[in-house]
Amino acid sequence: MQPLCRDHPQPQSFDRVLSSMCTRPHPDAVAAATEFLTTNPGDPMTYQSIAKIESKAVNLLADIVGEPTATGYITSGGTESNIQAVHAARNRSATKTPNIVAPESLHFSFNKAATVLNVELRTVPTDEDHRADLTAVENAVDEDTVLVVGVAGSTAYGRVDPIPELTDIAHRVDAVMHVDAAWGGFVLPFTDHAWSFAAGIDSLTIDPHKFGQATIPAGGLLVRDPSLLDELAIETPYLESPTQATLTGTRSGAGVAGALAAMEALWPHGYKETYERTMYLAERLETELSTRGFETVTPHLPLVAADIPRELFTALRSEGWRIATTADGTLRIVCMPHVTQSLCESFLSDLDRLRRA
Ligand code: 0PR
Repeated sequence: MQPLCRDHPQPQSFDRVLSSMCTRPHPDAVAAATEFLTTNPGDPMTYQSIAKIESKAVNLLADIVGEPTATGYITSGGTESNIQAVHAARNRSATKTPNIVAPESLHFSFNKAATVLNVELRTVPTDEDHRADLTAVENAVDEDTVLVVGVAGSTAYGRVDPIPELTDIAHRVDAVMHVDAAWGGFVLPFTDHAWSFAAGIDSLTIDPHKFGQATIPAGGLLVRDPSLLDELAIETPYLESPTQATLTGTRSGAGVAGALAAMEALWPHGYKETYERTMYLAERLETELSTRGFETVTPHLPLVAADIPRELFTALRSEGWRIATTADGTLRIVCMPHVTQSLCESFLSDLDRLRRA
C-alpha cells in the first residue's frame, strides 16, 4: 500500500538540526508507539493495557527524578505539564488573587498558564549567569503566591536555578515549588544538580519527548504528594473511571507507549552515555566558537550559546542549518542525541567558509 502522504515532503530528517529540543526517537519507542496508535489512555477502564503502561511510565519517571513514590501522568508535553502545575497550585489555595513567581528565563508556557487560569505572573530578573536571582524572588513572593517556578535546564541557556533555595522561599509563603525540567530532566541525574524531590520540590515537569528520546507527544507531570493531583480531578460521568486529572480528554496511547519503551531501553546507562557524549560536544563547540573570537556562554548542560553576527546566522540558515536564537539574538545550539561530532565539524567548517566569504 502507498503511504497516504506520498505527495508531501519527506518527514523531518535530523541532518543539520541544531535548534530543536526534540530528537530522533529510540527505535523501541517507534515500535511501541506504532503498536499503541489506536489506544486512548484518557479512558483507562476501556483501554486497560495502555493504562497499565502509563502507570509503569510514571513509576520510571519517578525513579529518574529520585523520588520513587512520586505520582503523576503522561502529558502532551511541557506546556501541558506547566499549565497543570499552575492549575493545581491555584486550586489548592484559597486566595482570590493568586500569583506565581518565576525567573525571566521561564518558558512561555507559563504565560499561557497565567492567561488561561487568570493568575498573575510575576517574572523576576536572573543574575549575570542567567539563573534565578534569589533576592528578587524573595521580594516578589507574598501571601497570594500559589507557586514558585525554578527552571532546571532553561530553554535559552541550559541553566539550572538554585532549586533548594527557591524551595525554601516557596515554602515560607506556603506556595507550591514547581521545577520545570522539561528539557533537563533526563540529563540532570548525571550532573552535580542531581537533587531530588527529597529536597522538597512539590511538582515537576520532565518530558520524555525531549532528552528522553521518546516519540511525540510525551510529556511528564510528577507530584510528590498525590493530594496535589487531586486538585485537578474533574468528575467524568460518561466514563467508567470516576475522575480525570488530565487537561486533555482523549490522549495519545502512542505517546505513552513510546515513552515507556524509550525509558526502559535507556534508563540509566543509555541516558548517561548520551549525556556524556552530548556534553562533550557542547564543550568542544564552545571552545571552537570562542577560539574564533565569538562571545560564548559556558555550557552547564548540553546547550551552547554564542554571539555571532546576524549576517553569518542568516547565511548558515540559508545553507540548510536549522539554528535558532535566544530572545536577545544569541545563537543557541542544542546538542540533542542526534547531534554527532561529524555534524558539529561540518557546521564549523561551513561557518568558517561563510565567515571568510
Ligand atoms: N519548558 C521548557 C524548559 C522548555 O524548553 C519547553 C520547550 C517547554 C517547557 C514546553 O514544552 P513543549 O514544547 O513540549 O510543550 N522548549 C522548546 C522551545 O520552546 C520547544 C521546542 C522543541 C522548540 C522542539 C523547537 C523544537 O524543534 O524552544
